[in-house]
Amino acid sequence: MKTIFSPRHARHSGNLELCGNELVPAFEKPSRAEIIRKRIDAIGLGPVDEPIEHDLAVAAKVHDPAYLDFLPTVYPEWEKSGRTGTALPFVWPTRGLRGDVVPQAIDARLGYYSFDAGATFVKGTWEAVKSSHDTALTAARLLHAGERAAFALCRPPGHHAGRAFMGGYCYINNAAVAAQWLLDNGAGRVSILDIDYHHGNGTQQIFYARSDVQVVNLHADPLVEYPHFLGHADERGEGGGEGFNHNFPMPFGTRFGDWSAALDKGCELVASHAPDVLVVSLGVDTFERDPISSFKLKSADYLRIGSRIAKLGLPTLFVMEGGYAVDEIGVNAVGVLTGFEEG
Ligand code: OKP
Ligand code: ZN
Repeated sequence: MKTIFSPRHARHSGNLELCGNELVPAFEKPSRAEIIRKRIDAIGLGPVDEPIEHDLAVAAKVHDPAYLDFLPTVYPEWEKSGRTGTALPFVWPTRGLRGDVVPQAIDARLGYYSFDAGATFVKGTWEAVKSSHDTALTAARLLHAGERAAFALCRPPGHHAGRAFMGGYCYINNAAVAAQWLLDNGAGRVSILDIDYHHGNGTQQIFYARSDVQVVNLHADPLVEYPHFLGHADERGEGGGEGFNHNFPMPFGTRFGDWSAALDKGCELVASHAPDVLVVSLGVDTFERDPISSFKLKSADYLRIGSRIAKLGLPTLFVMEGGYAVDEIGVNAVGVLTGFEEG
């Protein structure tokens, strides 16, 4: 399997995040991608190429163009306001406040275009975000060129980013942009299977009223886990998209037996959609030693996940999302890919 990977992801580094009552180094850090890359070389998964640059025309079909315009302005505006370090949102237009007036101040714009404080900026963040977007699109092109599968080693991740908001380490929804590109280039139907520990609220929102992109999510129950405000089982899509969104929330402590039963159900739903292409939002934060998650999957389980997905027999684009147990992230993420290749 070919991998697309950009060294420019590392421009997004040194940022801090709010955790409990303090600012700590972000769990979503450059070594995550570097260790996955090293594992690809170590086991000889296949060639690793850099992305080709793409404009944001396809991204503008799944994101608000004004939101895309905002992203590259964040750090320059933060610096103009006299600050350095990490820029992060801290005020939001919740119920009872005006969500219809786009504010001017950078502090206000950060909140207007986010749902939490978890999408933070340093000087190189936009460059990394753009390279992650380019990585997903370049990998999508490999499928269009006839590859059975490809791996977009995206960093930062994307599945929490919605039509006009960032959050949870995510800025551009790489999987959604790739799905849209595949539709624009000959696919009639796409399925997105999101196996990250956290619900992919951005992906769900983007495609909620659409029947051309089915979205299937396996994740921790939002009643108790981030992102908390979306991801319940009764969210089935709306309008023409009714019946094309499927959520499988699971309790804290879920082990592979129950998790893989949900994967089976998710895969059956994908098969019934009969997509031309499958996009997998690949998070490995379901791992038992993940520092911010609660599921109990073991390294050997990731091979089984890959082989279950392979049984669908679909052209498959893997897009990297979360996973914070850095020591094991390479074995686990690449385990899914080798499990897929071995069938
Ligand atoms: C992104 B992805 C930690 C609070 C929760 C948000 C987690 C974002 C996960 N102090 N942080 O889905 O892996
Ligand atoms: Zn996650």
